[in-house]
Amino acid sequence: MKYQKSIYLLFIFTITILGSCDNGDNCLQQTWYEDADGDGFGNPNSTQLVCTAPSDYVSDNTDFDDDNATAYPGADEICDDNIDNNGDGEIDECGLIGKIVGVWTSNFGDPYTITSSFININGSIFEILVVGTDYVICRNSLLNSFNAGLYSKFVFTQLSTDKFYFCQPFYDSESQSYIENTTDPTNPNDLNNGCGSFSWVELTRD
Ligand SMILES: [Ca+2]
Ligand SMILES: [Ca+2]
Ligand SMILES: [Ca+2]
Ligand SMILES: [Ca+2]
Repeated sequence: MKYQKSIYLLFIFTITILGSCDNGDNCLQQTWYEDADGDGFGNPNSTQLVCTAPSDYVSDNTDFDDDNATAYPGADEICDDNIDNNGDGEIDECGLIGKIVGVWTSNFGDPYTITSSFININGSIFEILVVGTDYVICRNSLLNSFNAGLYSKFVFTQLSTDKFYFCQPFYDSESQSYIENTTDPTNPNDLNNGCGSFSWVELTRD
């Protein structure tokens, strides 16, 4: 008899719990935030006050740009997408790399493609190892026809949105440390003769 009573009480208890969830009257409402771009961060200006999260709504309310899944708090800044990915108020702030990434053509007519990891000059690849304030040190790809596996330095000046100049003072060095410990002969104040005795190369954005 005692056993039957326990079962009965458990039954009543279960019905009570289920009932409170089913009718919705007793559930805990909370504010949910729309996540239109699906990055897991919600729009603080688009809300619903209901018990459970509607589709495409989340509990987070910190998405400052709910139209872009690559923009959210803590995101890595992508250098060339014209979007403020990390929400610090600056677009594409990536130092030197942010300014040189893109597709360019030189004043000699050669095509250049620059990413955050390599410089491609007419099919020759220079893998970026070190990024300085106005230079990069690269290892020449093993697939290159010339100076494969050796080290190069590119120095940049007069960087603007659509144009900059560069000099490659080292292109066949045996080591990265040789470049780092050797005086750079470039003179950015003399674009005509200040790259060794040569002129700096002008790149214009395609
Ligand atoms: Ca979002
Ligand atoms: Ca977003
Ligand atoms: Ca930013
Ligand atoms: Ca960006």
